[in-house]
Amino acid sequence: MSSISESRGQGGETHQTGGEALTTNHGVPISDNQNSLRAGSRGPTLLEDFVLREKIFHFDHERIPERIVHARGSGAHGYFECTDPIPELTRAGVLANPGKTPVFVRFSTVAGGAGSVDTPRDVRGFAVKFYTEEGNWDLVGNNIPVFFIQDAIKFPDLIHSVKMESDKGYPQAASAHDTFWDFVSLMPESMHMIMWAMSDRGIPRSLRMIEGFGVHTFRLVNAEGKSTFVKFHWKPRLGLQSQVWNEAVKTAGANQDYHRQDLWEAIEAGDFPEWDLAIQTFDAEWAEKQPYDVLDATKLIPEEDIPVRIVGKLVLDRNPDNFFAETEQVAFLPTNVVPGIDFTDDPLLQGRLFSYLDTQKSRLGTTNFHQIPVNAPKCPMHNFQRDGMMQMAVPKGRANYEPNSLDQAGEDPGPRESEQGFATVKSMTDLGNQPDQKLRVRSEKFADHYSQARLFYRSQTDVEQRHIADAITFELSKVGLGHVIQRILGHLRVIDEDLAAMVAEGLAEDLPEAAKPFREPIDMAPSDALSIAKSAKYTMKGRKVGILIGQSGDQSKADALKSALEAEGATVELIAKERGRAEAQLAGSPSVLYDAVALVLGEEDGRKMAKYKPAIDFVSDAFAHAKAIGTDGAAQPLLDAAGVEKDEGVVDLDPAGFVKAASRRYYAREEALW
Ligand code: HDE
Repeated sequence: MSSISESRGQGGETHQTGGEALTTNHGVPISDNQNSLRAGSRGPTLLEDFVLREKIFHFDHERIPERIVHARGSGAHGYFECTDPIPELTRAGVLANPGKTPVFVRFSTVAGGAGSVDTPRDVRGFAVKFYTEEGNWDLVGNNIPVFFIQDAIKFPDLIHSVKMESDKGYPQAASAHDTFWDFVSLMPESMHMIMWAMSDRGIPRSLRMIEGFGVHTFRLVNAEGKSTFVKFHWKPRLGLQSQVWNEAVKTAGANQDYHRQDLWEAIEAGDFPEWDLAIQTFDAEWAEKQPYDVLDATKLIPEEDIPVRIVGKLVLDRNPDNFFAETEQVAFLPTNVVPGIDFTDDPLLQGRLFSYLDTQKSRLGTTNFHQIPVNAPKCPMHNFQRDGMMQMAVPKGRANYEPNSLDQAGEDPGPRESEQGFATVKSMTDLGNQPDQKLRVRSEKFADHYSQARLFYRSQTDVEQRHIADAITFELSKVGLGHVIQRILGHLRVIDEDLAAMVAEGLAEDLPEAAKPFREPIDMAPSDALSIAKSAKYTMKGRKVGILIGQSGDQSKADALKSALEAEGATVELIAKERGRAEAQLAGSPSVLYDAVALVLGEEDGRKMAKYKPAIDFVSDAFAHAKAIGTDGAAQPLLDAAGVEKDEGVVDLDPAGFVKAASRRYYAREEALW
């Protein structure tokens, strides 16, 4: 039996190194983990069996309440490296000094439960906990830079409406239902975010290929106490990539954990996901001149107006050791800021400052949740807070209050305040606020709900606009309330008449009167940074290719393709009808799991597979989802059965040509359907 000191880590964590004696939670060695204690070999189980009772007792309580939003998530460890320090803007060491800061990141979907799928149309959470030397800084953002609502008081309504309907208990992880569209149809401020959520941003290809945004305007505060407004952006080094809707739906069936597995495997393979941290900074004078309010979370600042400046990079290089202990128990708090970073009076952010601390108590059960290893700061932490459920710390001495004069008696008096400590920016008026009355009103500047929805829509390419129209058409086709559909069409008319017409046509609905905006929208200059397609990166890095090899297929061709693809940074999987001949089995590996496919078949395979549904689907889906297909004459019967028409994305099996073709998608195929 190994000693206690060997089996316990320094932080009190238990290591499973294997081979140690099995014990109860109280350290008593167990001789039999197969049979409960019975009165006779066929008799009742005895209450005396403390081994059984402890095991079942613990098991019964293994689950904790899931997050009310963002329940399904995937996490990873890594570091943030400040490469372009900004001490002139902030005294926060994490951004003011070059160097690395450890982080834990959790990505999530919003609406679905913890056991739901990875690929619904949804917003993605992008929450980063920086373990800085001055305490934890949590940047709890999303992959969309704006939000549905302007004021925290509407958040429970928004979430109730999007979650499964409260009588039926469905649909799970889907916004395509009556109550969500009813709510947003009555909240025109949500229209901008609706455009984003219905765009390809709502169905990302991989968590490694999403942007992240702090959403709210925050403040940076320098050593002189000067405050500068800031928006935070994460830019994925792999570029942005998305699925198409039909693909996302099928992926949910093929691999419920598609994003989680992709993230895990990339990190295991040493292919570490990376993002640049970029900031947009501005002062009150600039803010005052904008037609929108920088405190309104339904608005963004176009990058053409304020370019982003890269200050560092995020690298995720270590998978969690334990999903529950880390990814499930991590507690993000927008209130976790460090000296040099501060809040603004954005009314959505202000509400969040209450909610997250509150929710952790109900989720993790104790005010001491900050002691859980993934939540604990990595810098020293001292205060006079004591006791509480599940207290892990063992404070010494009797200094649990201050001021005290225990030092005069030679005792440890405990920690002191520091002049370097966090100090709130004092001004409440630098954005023109007049805090002389208590009011339940919103600033006039929050009243334009359509200009930026229009800006987003009109900044997209034709294909992207069509995807938005198709997504709204799909979602509304699941709405049974006719008046809600009409009300949405009324909003769409204000955003863009062509968009409204496309959706109405798709639904075979008449167009209603346009909605009456409280404030007439303005036409803002389109912003290329809002389009995924306009800044697409054609690369094999982060992409996965499936090579279908037939029984009489030329293995050397498959090998040549594989090495050419891997040399460019792609992951490759060989797929065969029989698992034993390859890395994956065709029936369980549909082409939705790959970014491009190649068919290495013999003549006989081509003919046989033309009658085999998984093979036909493999090819027809790859084609419909705008993917490159590498093929040769032997596969022709299968291509015919799958309805593939030759185009620039259907290429032969020459490795160089295929590698080039496989680095992008061929959306022109969709245009043929318009
Ligand atoms: Fe959250 N949100 N939220 N949210 N949120 C939570 O906190 C809330 C909002 C975001 O991986 C909860 O620990 C309110 C905006 C992420 O653990 C809860 C409002 C943005 C995560 C909560 C918002 C977010 C959460 C649930 C309106 C983007 C997952 C569990 C005022 C900037 C963090 C938890 C993780 C989680 C409340 C709006 C992002 C209930 C009241 C805007 C990424 O506290």
